[in-house]
Amino acid sequence: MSSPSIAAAAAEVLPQAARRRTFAVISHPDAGKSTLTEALALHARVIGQAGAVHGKAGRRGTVSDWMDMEKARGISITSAALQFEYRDAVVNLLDTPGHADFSEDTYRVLTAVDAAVMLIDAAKGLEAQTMKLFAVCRHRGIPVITVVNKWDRPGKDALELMDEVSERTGLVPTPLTWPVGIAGDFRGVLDRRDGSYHRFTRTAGGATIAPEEVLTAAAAEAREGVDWSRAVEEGELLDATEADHDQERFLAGETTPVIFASAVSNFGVGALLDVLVDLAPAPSGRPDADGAVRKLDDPFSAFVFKVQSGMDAAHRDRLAYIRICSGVFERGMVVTHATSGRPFATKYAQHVFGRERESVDVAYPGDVVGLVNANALSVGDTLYVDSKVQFPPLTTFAPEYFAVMRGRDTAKFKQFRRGIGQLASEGVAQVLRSDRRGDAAPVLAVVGPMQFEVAQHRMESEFGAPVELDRLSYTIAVRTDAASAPAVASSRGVEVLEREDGELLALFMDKWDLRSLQQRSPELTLEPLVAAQL
Ligand SMILES: Nc1nc2c(ncn2[C@@H]2O[C@H](COP(=O)(O)OP(=O)(O)OP(=O)(O)O)[C@@H](O)[C@H]2O)c(=O)[nH]1
Ligand SMILES: [Mg+2]
Repeated sequence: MSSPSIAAAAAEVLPQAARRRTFAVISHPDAGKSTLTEALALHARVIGQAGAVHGKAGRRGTVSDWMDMEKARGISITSAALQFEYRDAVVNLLDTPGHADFSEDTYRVLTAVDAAVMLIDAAKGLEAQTMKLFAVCRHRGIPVITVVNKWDRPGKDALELMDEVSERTGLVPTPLTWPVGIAGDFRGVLDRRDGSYHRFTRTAGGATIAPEEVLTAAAAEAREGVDWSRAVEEGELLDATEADHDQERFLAGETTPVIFASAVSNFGVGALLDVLVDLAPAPSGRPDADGAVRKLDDPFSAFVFKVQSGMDAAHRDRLAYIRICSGVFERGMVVTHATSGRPFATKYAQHVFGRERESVDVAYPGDVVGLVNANALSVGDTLYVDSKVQFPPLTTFAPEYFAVMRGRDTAKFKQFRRGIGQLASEGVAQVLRSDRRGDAAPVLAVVGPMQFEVAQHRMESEFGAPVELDRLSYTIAVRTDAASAPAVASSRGVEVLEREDGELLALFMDKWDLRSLQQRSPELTLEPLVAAQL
């Protein structure tokens, strides 16, 4: 375990961890997360042109069936990881899906990051999903940087948006930049830290970095006239309130720095990258399931926060994404899989860049690494070397939609079984079974109905097992146990099934059915699945 290279790398662990910035980009659907992700990569000069990472319609990018579905709808279905260097920092960025149906994926990503970038659409302000995400960040103690995006389009008044943030989220907005020009007429920003004016210039289609000119206040006044004086006046109003950045209060989750941007034109993106490097926290020790902290320079440990297969037709493999919590990771090292106690050889480890991969030799706390063909690993699993650790399990959401999945081609049962197992281990859907329904007709349980479509699409395109889905009219699942199961199952309109992890779930049509059974038979075990729900 103590090869000279590992010993050398171990000495590096604290300074290397201090360089890491690991964060998620989150928001309501369509606010521009994937566009901003590309703009950030463009700014860090890791891609030459916007459009390379997600391959949005009409733009460059490798095509796969899986991505087709994202492209066809113009939405993100699954989170994407990116790692790149910027200045002296190593940035690990996770672009999450905004749609509530995929919120479990977003939630898992939030367990793996040290900060979040929250996008707000300038025209729409705080939307339902945004509010839920703010709540999750508060609950998890994740500092939030707010980006008011789409300032190139007509929208709300900037001060009004700040009021909305403080009134509805309880976070004090501390704008670092302030827009010059109303929403829809984005000229540049006033940098509140030094009073300078950063003037942006559009580029064709926003495909390349927008040139930025820095002017003094006097030059800005001459150039922009009333738009500049308006920004200055509003800035003075902010100065009079407690709207100045305070690093301690930001890290404590009391305030949120705000940046104004237009991701599609690459305006304000450079400022955001600098803010991430300068203000976002580096990784720190992580509490295990018992609350004891695994320190950064303890032996290697990590947990799996996402499993994904079929990302690309050229890589028909299964990738387990780990977040490194402590120690040094070296490709090829043998780690222990905490769930099974078995050794796990990390022969193929990759940094992921959208759909592109690059072999990784060494990685440090904060890094996100993809382990290839890690069939033994499931979401939530812990890996470690030397001293044992088990990180807290990732909560699964209470499903609200249920459907029976059947193969359309009985000759493809093997493929069907393999596909179902894969979808379950990735957490695309929870898979429930009972003797009554049999192996060929499992019940899929999901948080949002679009997950059914993803499951159905992947079963056919990835596993070659065309399926049909019959929706069931249950809307609630609660946990029961073996002792209560027979009585629960004999109640009218209730069904008991076993989840992949062995948990027994009772499905009810509605909450009144559940309540009435609880009242009639208070001795039965009928517990809610989880509290946290996006
Ligand atoms: N005008 C304008 N349009 C933008 C901006 N940023 C993104 N868009 C557009 O908004 C739409 C949604 O952008 P995405 O980046 O896919 O949004 P998203 O937040 O990733 O969406 P989901 O992942 O599906 O939640 C696309 O048509 C973008 O071109 C912006 O700054 N200004
Ligand atoms: Mg997206």
